[in-house]
Amino acid sequence: MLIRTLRGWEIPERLATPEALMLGRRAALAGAATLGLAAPAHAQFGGLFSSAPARPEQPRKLMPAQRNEKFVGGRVITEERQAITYNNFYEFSMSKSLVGAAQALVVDPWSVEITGLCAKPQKIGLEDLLKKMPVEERVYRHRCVETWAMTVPWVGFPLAKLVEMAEPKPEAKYVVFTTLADKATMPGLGQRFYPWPYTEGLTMDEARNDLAFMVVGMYGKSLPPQNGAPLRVALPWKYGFKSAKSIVKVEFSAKRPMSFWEGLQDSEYGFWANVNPAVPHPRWSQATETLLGSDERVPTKIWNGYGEFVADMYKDLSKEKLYM
Ligand SMILES: Nc1nc2c(c(=O)[nH]1)N[C@H]1C(S)=C(S)[C@@H](COP(=O)(O)O)O[C@H]1N2
Ligand SMILES: [Mo]
Repeated sequence: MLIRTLRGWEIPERLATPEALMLGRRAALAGAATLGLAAPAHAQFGGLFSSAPARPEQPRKLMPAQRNEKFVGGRVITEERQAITYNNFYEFSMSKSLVGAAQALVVDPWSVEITGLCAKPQKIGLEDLLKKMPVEERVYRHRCVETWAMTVPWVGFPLAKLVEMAEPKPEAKYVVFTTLADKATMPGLGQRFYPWPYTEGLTMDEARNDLAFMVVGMYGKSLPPQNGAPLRVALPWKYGFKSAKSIVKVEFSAKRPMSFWEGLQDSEYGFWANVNPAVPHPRWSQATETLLGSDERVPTKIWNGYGEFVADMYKDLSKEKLYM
């Protein structure tokens, strides 16, 4: 496995992960009992970073798909090894090195519950869902709120097609994703100050946007567990935390959902989370980003460079906190 070397601007990740720093504060307030008051500061968090015993990497199915040339990354594609070994998946670990722990994820069989305000609620197996969906490849840029970025060839289908299949009712204003929360395989769920299950949401407009993409594979193969197998979403104009992994439920709702990070710290993470270099996170700048696997630091673009697809959706929403 490639070991990523830390660059000058990075603090060792176990101390520096922005979410981890925030968690430190939160845990100090809420988690003294859970974590053990007597332990020295860092030792307290040791358990949060240690992974379950490493398992062999699960085999991935070949998933070749026609590339849709409408969506080009505009950057060199990130080396696959980088994209599948540097992850955020808090259910498994707060560390970026969670490949070993994530292999515990049972990805087959998998079904998705489509529910809420729609005419065709259903629980559908992933294989059956894929038979109904136009599967293609798209190269997207991904921008994490922590300022790292990657460019990935995803395999999947438009979220709009799933929405169409469900026939949402007019009262439906939001699509809500709920992701797997399995205590038996996910050690992170033991950290009870987190608002599990990991939940995310979009407006109906956003869910029907051309760019919103349900993902089942990357680099021509099925998703590995650590990247959100077997079904995740990719929303490249938003910070990465909106792109929920290992989705088990898609719900149509009249109510705006409270998402995972917003639930944890609403002064730092909001519902919209659109990428904007001019709006800093309360604790760091969003002006630039670093590309996984390189030392290059490049300017961040508003909407992560996808304004032509998405900017129109927000023109009447200037009163909303669109960029956090
Ligand atoms: N269920 C779940 N989905 C998640 C996360 C998570 O911790 N749990 N992390 C998010 C964040 S912060 C990012 S940047 C991306 C990372 O996806 P990757 O590991 O495939 O790069 O997943 C997002 N989706
Ligand atoms: Mo992220």
